[in-house]
Amino acid sequence: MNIATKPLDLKSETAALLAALGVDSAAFTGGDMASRTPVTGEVIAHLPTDSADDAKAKIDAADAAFRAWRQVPAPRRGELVRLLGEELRAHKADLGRLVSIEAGKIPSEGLGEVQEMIDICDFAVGLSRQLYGLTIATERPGHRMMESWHPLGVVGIISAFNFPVAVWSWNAALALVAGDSVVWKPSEKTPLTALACQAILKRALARFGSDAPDGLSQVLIGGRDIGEVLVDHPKVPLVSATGSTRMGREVGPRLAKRFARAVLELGGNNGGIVCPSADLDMALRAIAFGAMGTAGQRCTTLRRLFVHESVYDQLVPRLKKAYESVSVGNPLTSSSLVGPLIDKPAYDAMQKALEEAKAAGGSVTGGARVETGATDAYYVKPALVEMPAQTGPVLEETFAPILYVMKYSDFDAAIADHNAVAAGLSSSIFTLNMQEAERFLAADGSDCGIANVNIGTSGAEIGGAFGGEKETGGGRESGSDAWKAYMRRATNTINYSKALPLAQGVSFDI
Ligand code: UN1
Repeated sequence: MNIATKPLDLKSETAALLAALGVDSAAFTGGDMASRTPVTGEVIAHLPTDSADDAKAKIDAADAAFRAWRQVPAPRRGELVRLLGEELRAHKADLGRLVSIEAGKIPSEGLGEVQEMIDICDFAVGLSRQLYGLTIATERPGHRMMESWHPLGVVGIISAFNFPVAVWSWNAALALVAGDSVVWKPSEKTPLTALACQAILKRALARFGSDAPDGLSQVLIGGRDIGEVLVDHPKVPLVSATGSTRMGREVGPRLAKRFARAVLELGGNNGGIVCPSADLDMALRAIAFGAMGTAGQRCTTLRRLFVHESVYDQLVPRLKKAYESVSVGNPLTSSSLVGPLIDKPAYDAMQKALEEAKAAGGSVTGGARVETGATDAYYVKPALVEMPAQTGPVLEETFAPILYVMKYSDFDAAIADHNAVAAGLSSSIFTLNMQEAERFLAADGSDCGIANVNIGTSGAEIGGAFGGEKETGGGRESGSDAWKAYMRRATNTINYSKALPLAQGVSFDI
């Protein structure tokens, strides 16, 4: 749809949404940081930023809050997260719309992101009564050994533009039930949704009661320098950072230097294998969503596809048709499936990768800019690139909708190629052959943190641990036992006998 035919006043709409969500207008007007919507490219707000001293003061306040919050029983802490989930349910439509405006997501994906927040809140509420430690058999008579999980401290959260609210909630919901306070540095490209989340949490805190200390949740608005204050601050024992591998390479060593914990969720260069027995109709739909959904701007986006030579000519022409016919356009005024890229650098990076792919022998379908009448908005047709081999840009993550397709004949070689990239986040196999499926999931199969069968690489549920290996950073967020990263473990040995036997048979009689 041509934006010019249906003008939207996104600045006013954004202000109205933020007001409805409880954000004070002083937080998004008159400041020096401009915020743009990728939908039209226009500036929709000006945010005041935090200085380094402001950031330090917020971290100090969060540390003071932690000291009180850790004394509140975990199930009671869970009540705060339950209320947060209720507030998110009540404000789902507004927050989802704001995500669509600020990140350019189509409505169902904007709402889906808020649903992901609600889901993790539900998970964390249950978890607040299940922060279990083990009891352990001791070798000494009259002794008991167990482990206790204690709150850790201030949890720093650094998030990316592409999941501007869900990634915060994965971390914040776990941290809050774990007894931690949170300090969030959102992407400079999506600060408004962060203000909205903070306001929603504030509503939950107001309902919760006085045993939640002031300062429990903080948001830092600003650029990289503010992120650095968070990463280097001695009162922040854990930083959970989502973003590029380049960012992780800087954050990881700085945290290691002061022995702080890192949960890193960095780039992905996710692959899929389509085997001879695959249900091709199902594979087609899964590939389309995985590769084109969210305009290719998920860390879990499908970027490399290995198709067996016996089904290549059945699947790839159908895929190309889907690429040619997919609707691209303004996600707020049309029912397009593919919205905008976040900005011009993203568009330039995509075009550069496509040029490199052509130079390496690739044959490109799609990839051209789609005109919408808004000069500062970057809409593109997703690109499918048939490659003779896995070379050049195929080995890199380009944060745009490019799917590289390669033909394979030998299954072992396909697995080896699948694993022959630096990132290790998500992966899929499409097969009805149990041996192939199980091999893909086995120790010598996919080397990723997420390995799926007959579903795509993206769109994980919150119940599983989310993250990946190698240059993806090794961190795990969200479900399963990811909560353990947000707590400290104490091993306790209690002697209820009248003797003092030493372990390992050591004697030390004085
Ligand atoms: C991300 O892109 O950083 O699995 C997170 C998915 C979503 C989360 C993506 N649940 O695609």
